Amino acid sequence: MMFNKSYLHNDNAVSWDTQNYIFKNYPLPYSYNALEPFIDEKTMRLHHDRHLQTYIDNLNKLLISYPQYQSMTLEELIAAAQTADEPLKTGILRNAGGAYNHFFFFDGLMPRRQMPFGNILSLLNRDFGSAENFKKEFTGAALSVFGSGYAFLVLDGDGNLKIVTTRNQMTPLSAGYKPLLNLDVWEHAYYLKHYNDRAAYINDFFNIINWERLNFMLEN
Ligand code: MN3
Repeated sequence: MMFNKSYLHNDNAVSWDTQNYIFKNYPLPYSYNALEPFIDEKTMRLHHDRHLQTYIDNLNKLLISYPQYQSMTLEELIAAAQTADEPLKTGILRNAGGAYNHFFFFDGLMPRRQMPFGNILSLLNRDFGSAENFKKEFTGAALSVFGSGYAFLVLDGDGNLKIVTTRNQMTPLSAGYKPLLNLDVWEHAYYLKHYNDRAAYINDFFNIINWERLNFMLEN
């Protein structure tokens, strides 16, 4: 089952979630400075053009030697890694995971301030008591990641919202969760603007979440 039907690209277009080897980097769905003042232009340029690009380059290098994996999407690679041998397994989890997590993160942001609404708001109220309380719990989870990783809002197999964290470039896909939102808490995501103040970065993140996309993903 493919979780992430692309929200940003029309159905005929190949996009980050449907592409396979040779993987390429897709442009951000907004300009590099569009998220200012919450995320600065320089951070976005480095994050997209260098950090994400490196995962894509390393994934392509890895897959040269594994033609049987070259037709797989990022999600399919991450699923296939479970039964792959080393060093392929670790290589996929790091690099397909890194590409997936970054594309997913950038798609989840938008330059216009929006409050949770519609289906996602109802589910936040049901499962966390309120959107405000969700923010509190998500912030706590994102702060609890020691070192590098992510906080995710996911849908579990019973249709309940859950907050999970992952280390490094692991995803919640292998646990059977459908990701709805993620936050990159590696220092490269915020150090230029916030130095070591991860809490300030998380607070800024809540101003640029694309809630429309979460509603789209609940229906697809
Ligand atoms: Mn990152």
